[in-house]
Amino acid sequence: MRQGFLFGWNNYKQFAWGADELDPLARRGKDWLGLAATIVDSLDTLWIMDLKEEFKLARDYVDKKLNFDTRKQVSVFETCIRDLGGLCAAYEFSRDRMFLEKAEDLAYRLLKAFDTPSGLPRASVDLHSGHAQNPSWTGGASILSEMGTMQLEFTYLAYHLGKPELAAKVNSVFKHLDRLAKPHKGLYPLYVNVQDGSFRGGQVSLGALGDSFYEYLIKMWLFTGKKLPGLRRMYDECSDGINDKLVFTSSPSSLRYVAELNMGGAPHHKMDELACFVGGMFALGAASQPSNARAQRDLRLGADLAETCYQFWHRMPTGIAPELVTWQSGADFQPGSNARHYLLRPETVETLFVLWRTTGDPKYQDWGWEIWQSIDRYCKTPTGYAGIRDVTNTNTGHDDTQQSFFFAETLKYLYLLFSPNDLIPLDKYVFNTEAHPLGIIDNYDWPSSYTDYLP
Ligand code: DMJ
Repeated sequence: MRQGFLFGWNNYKQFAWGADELDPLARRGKDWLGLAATIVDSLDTLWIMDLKEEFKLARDYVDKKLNFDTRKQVSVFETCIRDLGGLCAAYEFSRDRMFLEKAEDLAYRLLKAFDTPSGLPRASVDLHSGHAQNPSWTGGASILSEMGTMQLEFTYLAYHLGKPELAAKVNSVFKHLDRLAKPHKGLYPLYVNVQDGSFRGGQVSLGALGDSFYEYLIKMWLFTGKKLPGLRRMYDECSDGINDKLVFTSSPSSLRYVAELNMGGAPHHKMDELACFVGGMFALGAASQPSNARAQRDLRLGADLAETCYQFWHRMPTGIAPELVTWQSGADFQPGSNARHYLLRPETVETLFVLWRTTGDPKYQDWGWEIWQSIDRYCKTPTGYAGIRDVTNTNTGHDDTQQSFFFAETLKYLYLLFSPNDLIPLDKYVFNTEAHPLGIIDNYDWPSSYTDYLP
């Protein structure tokens, strides 16, 4: 894994240094945030893999060249999880205050997205002017996973800077969503009206647009030292809602999976690879409360979903999972039409890592190794790694993008899967959704300047 990381990293350095990502076939950089996403996303992985010279190079780039005063609409969510999360984790390990100062500058710019009638954020913001907007395809609505995936980063930063006000608007999102009436208890619709703060429609998914909102409930509870019971309650309600309404069993192989709900509340038997993080989430939630019936149920479900997601890889001719699958009675699952590609995504190996750490069952290492062999075989190009277009075709072409999350997440989780358990132990760190580890704060009584804004 370390060799794989260095191969991708060295090609990024040679052909795309300072860009968000490398296009390995074109041998040039590509910008979509314009915020050096690969460098910032890689900082903590460089540290963890003990590549300190490379860390120093990346650190110096951040110090001297990374400038957040950019006149460009950027995704609030992507900038938060990659750049803000990456800077916080770089501070976590190095204790270099430059990272914290950079993160503070970025955080205040991102907070401009919350200047709305409801106080809920819009999706993108111009980091220079503060002008924020939502995309037209949502009909002006904001997205659940985007507004529900900033709490770890902002609370981490607020605590380490001693500025609780920095986290207030972001944490209010959880409090607001908790109070809204929901069509299905414990399940949250994907779209929220930013004018009046109400849900729009009834669609539910643990994949795209929903995923990391659920993840951040349990992780915020862990991160704040298990001291804020409202967060655990919200998570437990979600876990009950998911178990009641979204979990199904396939035939003929009896694989358990999570479906989605369509507008009218009927199950839609589709599962994104993105939703494969859920196995790890349930294992984490269960392991942190080992003795009750809910925990037993959720650990079983987490393990079953890990097995299902492994099958997404194992059953494909390339050994690589498609972007999504659909389920048919009598035929288990098939890759979704127009969704046979793989983007170097991490969610399955994330779950294997968490299951390995929480159960100690070596099959998770075996499965992770098999997955890595397939990625290395089919996604490696002469000048870096890239996604592939069709996981069912062993002669498929590449998509020409070496995603920054390949360094932040996929390679980090694989590396940790084969490392001693005391390297980033799960009782000391939570990983943000981009796999940036943040030290758990368990020796602090959270004052009202934090708790007033949380459920
Ligand atoms: C990552 O950027 C994050 O994990 C996010 O939550 C959704 N998935 C991508 C990678 O697949």
